[in-house]
Amino acid sequence: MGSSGKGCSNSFDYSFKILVTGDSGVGKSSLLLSFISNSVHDPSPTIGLGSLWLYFLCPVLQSGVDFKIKLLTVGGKRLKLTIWDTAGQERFGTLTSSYYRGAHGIILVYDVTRRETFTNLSDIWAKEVDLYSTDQDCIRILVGNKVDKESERAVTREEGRDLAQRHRCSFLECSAKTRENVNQCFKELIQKMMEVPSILEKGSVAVKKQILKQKELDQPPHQSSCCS
Ligand SMILES: Nc1nc2c(ncn2[C@@H]2O[C@H](COP(=O)(O)OP(=O)(O)OP(=O)(O)O)[C@@H](O)[C@H]2O)c(=O)[nH]1
Ligand SMILES: [Mg+2]
Repeated sequence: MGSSGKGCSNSFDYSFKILVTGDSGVGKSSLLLSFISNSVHDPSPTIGLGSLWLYFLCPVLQSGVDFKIKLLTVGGKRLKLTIWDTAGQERFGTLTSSYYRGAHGIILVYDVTRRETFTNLSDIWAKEVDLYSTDQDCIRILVGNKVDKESERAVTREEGRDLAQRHRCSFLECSAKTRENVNQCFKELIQKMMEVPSILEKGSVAVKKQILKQKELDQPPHQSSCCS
């Protein structure tokens, strides 16, 4: 999985939307930053202030959602990943469905040292994903973070694996602090996404361009004025 840098480019084959969700403080932003920048960070709690001026204009950001873009090449295909990071402490009410809409992949994160973050995943987050995720084929991965704090572990690896099996999704444990398995989480998700033909079709830039072109062709010629 090769990264093609931080710059923005229109030349990619697939564009995928990925969500990172789970309780506050489990390490969602740390995981994302670690993946995006290949280094360790200590982020502030996510409050959707990705960009101040955008914050005032955009209700999605005010709702506690931030996003990052990563361009990379997988199996010779150029991917643009738009990764949405939520604030676990806030519920974002009516915007919840728009946040989930069109997601191709979802990373459900808990903290292996805080049991309640694990139970909340099955009690709240997984149900929310079931309710709002519009794509039946959307790929999910369950991630237990903070394995560097092994002595404080409160959820066993087997419990994580069992929950993932119940929800028929992949499972990994990682540490955003040491970066252990961080790339692997995203790699696993992306590989699974790219195995599903319907996800590939929905994410395909060529298909999107074709649909746009077809819509333009189907539209009647534009008339400049209705009155003469
Ligand atoms: N030891 C350890 N600490 C971590 C790890 N990942 C994150 N943290 C710390 O946990 C705290 C919370 O991390 P965040 O990434 O802000 O958590 P979040 O899930 O984005 O939290 P919200 O934005 O409030 O929903 C920070 O102090 C991080 O440095 C990890 O793998 N190991
Ligand atoms: Mg955060």
